[in-house]
Amino acid sequence: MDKTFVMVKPDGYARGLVGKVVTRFEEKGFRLVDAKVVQLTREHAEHHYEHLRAKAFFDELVDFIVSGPVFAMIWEGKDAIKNARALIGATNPSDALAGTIRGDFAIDVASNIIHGSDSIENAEKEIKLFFQ
Ligand code: D4T
Repeated sequence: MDKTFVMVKPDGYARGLVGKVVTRFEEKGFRLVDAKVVQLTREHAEHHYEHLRAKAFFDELVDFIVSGPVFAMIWEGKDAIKNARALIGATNPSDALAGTIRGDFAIDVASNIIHGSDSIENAEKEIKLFFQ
């Protein structure tokens, strides 16, 4: 069983979508290991998105992710990274299929509701960053 890190971003939290996201993960068959509401500091956000520092949207992304509380979760399940990203949908909600979380609840890539780790290494790093 793998573990993955998933986070409802400030837009999803403000819109009251935490319950719907948790339900979708539970219905898929994941087991919730840990969860909490967190207000990220700028330092934490820059660390989390370090791999995107060179992108033109980096400052906007950091401003957005510290703009309000997020809901951080650890989910456990078979092929957790792959299954969670399938449930979440494509990064750009315009490309995300109906039935995925971004496909059903988001319309703009800059506020796409939810984050899910993209590799086992990043899941371990993000779980450490948020839960230790
Ligand atoms: P996260 O990390 O939020 O799960 O997103 P992805 O893994 O699906 O995609 P990513 O790392 O490439 O992007 C991180 C984050 O940046 C925002 N973003 C992305 C943005 O604001 N403008 C853009 O043009 C892109 C590509 C959305 C997700």
